[in-house]
Amino acid sequence: MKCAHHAALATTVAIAIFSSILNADEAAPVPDNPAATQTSTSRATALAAWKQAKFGLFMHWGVYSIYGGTYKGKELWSAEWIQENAKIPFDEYAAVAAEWNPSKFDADAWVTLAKNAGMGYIVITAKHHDGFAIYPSKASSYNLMNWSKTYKGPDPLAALRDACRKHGLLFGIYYSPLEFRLSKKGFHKGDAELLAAGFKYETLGPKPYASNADVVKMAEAQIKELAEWYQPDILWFDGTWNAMGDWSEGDARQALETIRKAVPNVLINNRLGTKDVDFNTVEGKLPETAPKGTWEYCWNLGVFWGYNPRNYTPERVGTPERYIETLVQVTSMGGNYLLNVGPRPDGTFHPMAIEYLTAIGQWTRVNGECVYGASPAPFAKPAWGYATSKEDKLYLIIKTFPESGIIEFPALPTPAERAYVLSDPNHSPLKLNQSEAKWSVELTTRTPFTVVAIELKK
Ligand code: JFZ
Repeated sequence: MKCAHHAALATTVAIAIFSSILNADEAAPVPDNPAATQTSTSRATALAAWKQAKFGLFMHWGVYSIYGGTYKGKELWSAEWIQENAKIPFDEYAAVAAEWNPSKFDADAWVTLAKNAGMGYIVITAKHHDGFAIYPSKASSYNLMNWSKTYKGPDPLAALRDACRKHGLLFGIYYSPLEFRLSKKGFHKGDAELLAAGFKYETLGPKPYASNADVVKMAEAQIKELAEWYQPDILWFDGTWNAMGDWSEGDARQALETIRKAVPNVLINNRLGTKDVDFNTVEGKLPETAPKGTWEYCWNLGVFWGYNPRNYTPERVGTPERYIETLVQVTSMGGNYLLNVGPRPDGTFHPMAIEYLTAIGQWTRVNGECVYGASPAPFAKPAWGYATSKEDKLYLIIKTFPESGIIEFPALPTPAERAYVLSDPNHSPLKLNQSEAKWSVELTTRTPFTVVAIELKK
């Protein structure tokens, strides 16, 4: 950070304040997503900026990316869980980690890719369940900057943080306190043979920590590092679920206190393991009706979180429209959307990921108005697609066109002034009928995810 010499003199809290002032100055305006800056002076403004940003890029990147779901020639339905799923001995995994050299890592390229897709934030894995951190942690030598025999830097977290500040995106960090090797219900679960042979979780390398208490202590220390050093806008926790038994509510409360002291306005998801967090995580299948509270939906481009080359088949990734639809659907239910892509071990993205993100960006650039800062429409999901709204506008996002080209929707209490297609540069007025309980517009286009803007009387 450029302010390092000042920071040395300051208290933790002062660093937080100083860096947020610095960020305000540095944040470049983002024409297609103007509120996605990290100038948060309160948790409320932080939350508002995150909601405005709406769409983020999630990235699972670690030693598992090297395996790409294949172990000893065997192709597994696996990515970031491969150490656990293939029961890879720790020493062997740690040896692979030592050879990791993401020489093509380019923070600016990653952030630009996200920005060009119309995303206003990123979330990057600092440490996943394999225990390997990608930043120069002082709390554990088992990290990229220390462990790799060849990687020369930069620190990926610092570089991404700086690139986010430069390009006006919010910066988020994913962290999992849980580690396979110390979870008695995790690694080698039920492996009677190993247990009979005297298998002990505590004796497995790499050092320096050797017990469950140690791993919690290390997690507390790493969480402190992540909050203090990187001043993230978002801390995205995972791997604290009780079934694994490694992380107590007390541990979570202590972490929360540390975090709020270091970076008071950071947004925290509900997987830290304590209350007083900022948003709920929704994953898997999208619910039919809006989840309660503030929420973010996360899922993959395709089927895997970490890199697996077998992710990139047309059946698995579908079409770019699938992700545009999810973005619109999530917006129509009042949520945020965190789309995950696993970068390749060398620091590049699979060409198909780039192609899809670019295609999504072509749509958001033209139609983003119906997404950024938009709320659900004041009526239930229409049969032809989705609807969102702003104070004096209604947006109709049409997926399936009726034969007639006439799109019907419930009448609003405020009269409409005009209607036009967002992608029409002239905004030529559409035929708008608002004489009945049902209003309608008539369209000549049949392009899926065409957006009609309806301006209401002010
Ligand atoms: C977790 C991780 O185990 C996984 O590797 C990935 O990082 C993902 C984002 O998070 O997996 C989960 C966690 C919680 C649920 C499902 C998968 N859940 O609550 O349904």
